[in-house]
Amino acid sequence: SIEASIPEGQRAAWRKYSAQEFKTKDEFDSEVVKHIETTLARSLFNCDEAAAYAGTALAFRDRLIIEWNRTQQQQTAADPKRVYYLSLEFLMGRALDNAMLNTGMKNIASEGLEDLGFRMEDVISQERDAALGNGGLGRLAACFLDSLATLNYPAWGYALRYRYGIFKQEIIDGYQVEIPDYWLDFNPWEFPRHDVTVDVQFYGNVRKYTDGSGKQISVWENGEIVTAVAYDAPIPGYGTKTTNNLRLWSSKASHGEFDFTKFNSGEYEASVADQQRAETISAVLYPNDSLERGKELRLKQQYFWCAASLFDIVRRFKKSRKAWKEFPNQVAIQLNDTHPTLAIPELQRILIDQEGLEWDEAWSIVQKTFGYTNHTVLPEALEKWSVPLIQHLLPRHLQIIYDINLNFLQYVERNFPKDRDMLSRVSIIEESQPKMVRMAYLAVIGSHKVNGVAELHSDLIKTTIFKDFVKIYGPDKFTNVTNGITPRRWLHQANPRLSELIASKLGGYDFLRDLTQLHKLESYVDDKEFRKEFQEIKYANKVRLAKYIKEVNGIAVNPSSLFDIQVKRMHEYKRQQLNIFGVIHRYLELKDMSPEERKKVQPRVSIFGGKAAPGYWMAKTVIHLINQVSKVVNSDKDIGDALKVVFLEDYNVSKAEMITPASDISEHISTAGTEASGTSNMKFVLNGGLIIGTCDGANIEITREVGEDNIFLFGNLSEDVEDLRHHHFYGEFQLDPSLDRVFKTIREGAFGDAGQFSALVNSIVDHGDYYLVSDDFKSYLDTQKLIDEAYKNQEEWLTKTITSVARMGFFSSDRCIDEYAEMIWNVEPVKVQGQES
Ligand code: T68
Repeated sequence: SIEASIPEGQRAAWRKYSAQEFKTKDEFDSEVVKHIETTLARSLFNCDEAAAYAGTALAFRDRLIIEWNRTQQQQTAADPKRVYYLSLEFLMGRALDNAMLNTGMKNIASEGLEDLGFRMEDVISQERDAALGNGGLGRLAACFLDSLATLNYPAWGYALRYRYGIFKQEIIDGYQVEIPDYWLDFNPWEFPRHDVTVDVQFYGNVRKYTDGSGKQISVWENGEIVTAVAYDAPIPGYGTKTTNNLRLWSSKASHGEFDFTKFNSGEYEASVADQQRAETISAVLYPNDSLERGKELRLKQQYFWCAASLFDIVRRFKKSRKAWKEFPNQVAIQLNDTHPTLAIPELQRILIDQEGLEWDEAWSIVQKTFGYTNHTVLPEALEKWSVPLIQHLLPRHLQIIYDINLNFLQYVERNFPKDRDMLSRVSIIEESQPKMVRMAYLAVIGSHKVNGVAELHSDLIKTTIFKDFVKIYGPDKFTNVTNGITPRRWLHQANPRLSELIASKLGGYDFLRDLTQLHKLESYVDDKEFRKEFQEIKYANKVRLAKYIKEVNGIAVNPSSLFDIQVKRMHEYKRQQLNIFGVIHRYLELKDMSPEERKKVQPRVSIFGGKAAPGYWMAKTVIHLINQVSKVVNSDKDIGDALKVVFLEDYNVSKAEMITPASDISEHISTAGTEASGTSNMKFVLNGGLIIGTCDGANIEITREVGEDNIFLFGNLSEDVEDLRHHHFYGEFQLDPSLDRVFKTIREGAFGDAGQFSALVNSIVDHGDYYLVSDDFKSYLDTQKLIDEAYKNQEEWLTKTITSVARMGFFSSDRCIDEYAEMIWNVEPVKVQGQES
């Protein structure tokens, strides 16, 4: 072993002084005070909450890094197959609370902080979110890291270290305003690894020659070099010593701070400009969650990250001195959407150009290594890059992509000689002007498994976008892994009282590692004590949210009202417009009523939250409409508590932790067939809220698990969507009468200048209602009526919510990860031993 090469004397000294994890409250306090006094150079007299947070975070960071080191050492010694999860987005949120809970040290830390004069809640809330993602895709990656570590899989995440995460959203005069999110001024959770760097090339040319043995050699040269520097963030598992790694790459100029040659010859501006251009690559997260805009900088980000990550992975593999054919037995790489698809030609390039493998041998390694997860069937979200752009930026990769395509098309031609159109349909290159590289096809061709993220979605990709590929490769290449969420963050951390109540009935917190155990709660569904406590917890969570709404929005909402929540990215397909039109309809109905009648209706608070991509005008219009409706309704004396409308600004992970436990109903109302899975639907039900939803994404599987009586489904089915759209254009478009009335009200200026909303209204009335808002409106309203009625019977409602929680075991991301591990990655856990054992 490596250790044996070090003299025993040195080893003993090392053992003696080796860093120790704090174990007691006193040890914790001593660490915190040490960090506040030395690392932060503060004293008792100027230690505010921010400093208390910093000290606590640093104490936990040290602890995590000790476990991180141990994990990496033991995994290196065991040299198992590892998983590499390539995702341009990891929406991690806050780290401290998670670190405290996963290491089981939160109680000790709370007591310790109390000694020092601080409240845990205040300290936790000092932390900024690490918001390196847009929405569901990025949060899924974060949940997967938690599960990978918890289940002891040797796994690394790879991403970019953006200086700016997703923008902060402010609502000013009812409009979204974007504020940059510079989050790095204090980030105790990352470790710069200035010694771990990779030089990444762009541009340049390819020189070809034939070597002595007659072999064609390609050399990619004369490019521009940018250096990737690794920053590592420890990812602790829950109740295990395993602490995995998230490696984020930061870009900098390859010649250091600035170019000295240029600097010395007086070209100061040019020398700094080079440096800035290099740093720009990892500067900012693209804020589009469902539209690909084909920007050069985005492609540069993708290649920079893929090249650095693959170099790192190959370097690690080469240390083991195994034969190349062993590579797929040591390495599984999962592509989170098509964003990292360049990793496919990059690995092929490394193997043939740098390691000298033959094409076929290399290609077989590549295909066995990669798996690809698709997250959307929306055509505007499918990535395509123009051939001239790739030619310019990555000339060697374009050649390799063409060769991959040639081999593939030859294979297709041999196997489907009669289907002439097939070749142009499945070609990686779209014969448009300019030609485009279809990244999803490249990802399918370069991977051994392709998965969707919920059953319906996985079926849809097989019958729509990848239909031909099912014919070519057979159905077994395509599979489903229904998404999940980590119960550590989304139950234990977000809703500690509910977690504690469950633990008290289930005999401890084992359910957090095996969520299927929740089913045992069903036997408490009639238990008076349990029911009471469950209901009180929901109420307390609503009170907490009401307090927040009062503080931030200045709106007083009654916690006894039905809380109806829709929080997610703003998008036409997610249909926040359907929701707000429904709210307007409700408002009009209330206005029609006499005061006596109004008193009898179920009071409701409609809560919205979510960011719109900065260039997505329709989504921004919906935000504006919600805010306008909110103003009008909340100040209407006739209405009072019967209806309140709230837009929560800057929805993010830490806010989700507060919002999710406070719903009675949450809305997951996408046009059928458009939401691949959804994951907040799972979070809400797990926290004792019910769903109003369409038959879309994971709603369908949630229905299967909780039972049809415990969910409010409505709307057209995905198999009917195409016909309906066709009918809108070629038949007669019938606007729903209630929706017509809503539109009239908007046009009359009830919510301010009607011109502001004309594009939104016209998209339905004049432009074909692509998202079927009108078709689903009646069924939506009827279902909301049912909900009002159902909510009046609080006992039955409670039974539904408890039963649903008990049946949510399937939706743990631990289940997902075990499925990926078995069906796609073929990896096994490695148990990490603690210090004592
Ligand atoms: C979401 N996709 C799906 N995309 O919409 C959602 N970022 O149904 C699913 O539950 C979730 O993925 C997890 O599978 C996204 O969040 C993005 O954020 C995105 C898309 C393109 C570019 C960047």
